[in-house]
Amino acid sequence: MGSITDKPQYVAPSMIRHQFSNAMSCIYKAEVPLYSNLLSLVSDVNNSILERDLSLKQHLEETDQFSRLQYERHGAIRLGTASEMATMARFLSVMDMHPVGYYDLSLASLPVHATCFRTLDLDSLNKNPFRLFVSLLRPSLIPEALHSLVGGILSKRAIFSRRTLELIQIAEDQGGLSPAQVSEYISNGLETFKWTRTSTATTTEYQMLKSSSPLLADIVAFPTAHINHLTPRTLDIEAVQAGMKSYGLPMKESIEGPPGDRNCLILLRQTSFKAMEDEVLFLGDGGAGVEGRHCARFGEVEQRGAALTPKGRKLYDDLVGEARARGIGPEMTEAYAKIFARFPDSWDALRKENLAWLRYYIPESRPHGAPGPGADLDTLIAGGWVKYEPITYEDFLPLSAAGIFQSNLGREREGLKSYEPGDDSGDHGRGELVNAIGLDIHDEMVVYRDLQEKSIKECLYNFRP
Ligand code: OOG
Ligand code: NI
Repeated sequence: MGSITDKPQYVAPSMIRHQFSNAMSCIYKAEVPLYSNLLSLVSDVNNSILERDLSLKQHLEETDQFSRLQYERHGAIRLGTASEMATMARFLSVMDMHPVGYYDLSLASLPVHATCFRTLDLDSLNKNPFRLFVSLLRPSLIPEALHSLVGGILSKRAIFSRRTLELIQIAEDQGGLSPAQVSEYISNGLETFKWTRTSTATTTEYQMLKSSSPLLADIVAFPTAHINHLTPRTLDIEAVQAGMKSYGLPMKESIEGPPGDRNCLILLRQTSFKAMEDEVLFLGDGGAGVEGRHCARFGEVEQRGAALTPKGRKLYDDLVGEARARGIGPEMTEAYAKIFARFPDSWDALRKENLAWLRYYIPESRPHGAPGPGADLDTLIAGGWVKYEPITYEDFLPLSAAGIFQSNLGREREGLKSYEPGDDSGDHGRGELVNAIGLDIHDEMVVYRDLQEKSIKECLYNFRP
């Protein structure tokens, strides 16, 4: 198999990803009008922050991170079979998107596990960081009695068009796609992600699936891997949350993730609004459709902070665990923040204690004079020759993901086993997912560590004797 590279006659994979993500967003605006409102709100909030905070704006511009903000999105889909997953991985690889991280949602009583497909290096992320959270059904976690129904329906559907499959093969064989092939790739590929109101199940079958798990019904009873949400990134999630309430959007009660009232934003904070109900045509006897309803799509917004090192992540998970043990959730803002006060809150401390991943760079305006020969990193930083900034967290939080799934499946959070960080029962699940994908899953920590090390090397190289 040829590798997808930046060959000059072909469109750069990051450009295909950019076009694909924008086209997907356009379709979703038409499918889910509230998403369109959300985008306007997020863009208003982001613009007003950038107008107020000129140094933030300048920093984003200087470090090439300014333009990604306006079209930054993540999406999520749920697949039914290992073979759908394998083809999805090939489809996404054409856009330089690779599986990173393993999320075992069985820990939250959901019959799926997942990974995030995304691009890995900073240049490519800054061009367009589009990422897709892809879950896969685990038949071993659904009742035996439903196996033949589920297997029967899934074996009959084809979520990729014949032309999409051909174009994936062409991209792999020739090592890229021409501009004309990219247009076709996008228009054909998007069909896989569209919502279709015609169900692949009868009303009775749908009810059987749904009473086992609403997630199961969503995965099995429809013919496409419909996008269930597309999430824009904001610079101030509290402002968006407040705005959403006044827009009358049915918000989730609280923001998932670390507390907001901090100088140094870490990881990821998310909130969502509830699924909308779609009209559906279930299979009926003699070909006539039977009208019904299904909750498939919802809205979500997120704010992203620093990626944490294993040590930082352990501290974060420990604090989350402690809060949970004491019955304190993110919605109890003050008590929650009090527990997180033990997480250092200056970039200097986060760096010294090796809690966050950082990117080191040489600032545009450099101090007069030169450092002594062979100066080390600390000296270069102290003299202002080298600066650093947090590396953005590009992945997901299992606890938030579980909360997002649960709040949008028409089930209450209570009564469901919730995700326990640190539970390692996912080990063999991970192997199962790797087999389905047909590729190894990147360890997110290795990806961040490599970025940090590369940036240090580049800085030191510039000051070599
Ligand atoms: C995916 C939920 C995970 C997030 O932002 O944590 C997710 C799903 O509901 O299919 O998108
Ligand atoms: Ni999401």
